[in-house]
Amino acid sequence: MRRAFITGVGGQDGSYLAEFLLAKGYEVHGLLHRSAKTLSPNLLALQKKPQLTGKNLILHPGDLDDADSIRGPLHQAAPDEIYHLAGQSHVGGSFEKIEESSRVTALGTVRLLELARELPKSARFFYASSSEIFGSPQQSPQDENTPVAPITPYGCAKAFGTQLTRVYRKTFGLFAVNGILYNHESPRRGVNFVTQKICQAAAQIKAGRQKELVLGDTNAQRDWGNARDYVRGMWQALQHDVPEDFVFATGKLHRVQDIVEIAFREAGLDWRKFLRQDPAFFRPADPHHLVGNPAKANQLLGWAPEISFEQTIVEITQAAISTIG
Ligand code: GDR
Repeated sequence: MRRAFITGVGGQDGSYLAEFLLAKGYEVHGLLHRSAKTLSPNLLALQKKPQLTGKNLILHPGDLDDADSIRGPLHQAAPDEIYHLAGQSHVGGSFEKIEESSRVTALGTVRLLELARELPKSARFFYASSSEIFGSPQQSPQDENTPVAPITPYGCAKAFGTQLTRVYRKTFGLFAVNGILYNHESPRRGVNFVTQKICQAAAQIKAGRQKELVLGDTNAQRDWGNARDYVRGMWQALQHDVPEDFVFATGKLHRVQDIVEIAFREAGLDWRKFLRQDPAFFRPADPHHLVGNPAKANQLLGWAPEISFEQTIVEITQAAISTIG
């Protein structure tokens, strides 16, 4: 039986990846922050699928700030594959928590890479890098050779983790891979991300529980995919013969405004009556032209996104509506 170790297993990607690997027959070890008192809604969603869970999903408390708390779980897991997904994931929030973002996202990666290097049986290592490492690039679409030039604290921390993953690959011979992930969404997305914020608002307004939706820059554009497609890519990246970095993206740009229009249409509402913009939600710096070229992943891994932007927004909105009931 193959064994995987996932940091950030309670998050959107961690829970979908756990589900994907369990279905493939893996024994999955997940690191949960030791302060977590209850299971996240994402893991509860996974637990509702008893055919997937049982003895093959083992959760360990730990903290990326403290290498000693991870060493035991990692040695117990003796993984074939490590997926490092944990970190401070909110780009806007990273401006207020620069030190925390650097400590958890950048230094947490150092600690995990060092622990991976110590393991008696070598494990393949996947790092969840981000399009944010490119900042506002000159070149569109971006690929694996686009210069790293972040413009946000989050992007700086991810750039550090990305480059360090390359160092461990080139200098220490670790099978270490960066997946440079563009935005990817689902009903398991946290509410502080724009897709979930908009879809939840449409559902709440429809139910008469909210009066308006207040957003930052509705002209902001991103390359939005579906999280289930991206976790499949993570796994495929580690099955490749040689360790290499891969961009996972759709290659298409959409505006925040497009999400609003799809979500409100799905909820049967006229968005014009409910949308307001507030400068408080604008970011001190917000990358432009972040659109990825997934050609390498397509050619070498056979990876391609299967779920469209529109399907994803409809899915999140329907999930929000049905949760309210
Ligand atoms: P992002 O995702 O920063 O791209 O990072 P987010 O959904 O937070 O923002 C996307 C764009 O929407 C604009 N925006 C707003 N964003 C939020 N959160 N709230 C608002 O009210 C709002 N109004 C407009 C933002 O300015 C931005 O332009 C995500 C995260 O998952 C990262 O962890 C990941 O690395 C990158 O995607 C790729």
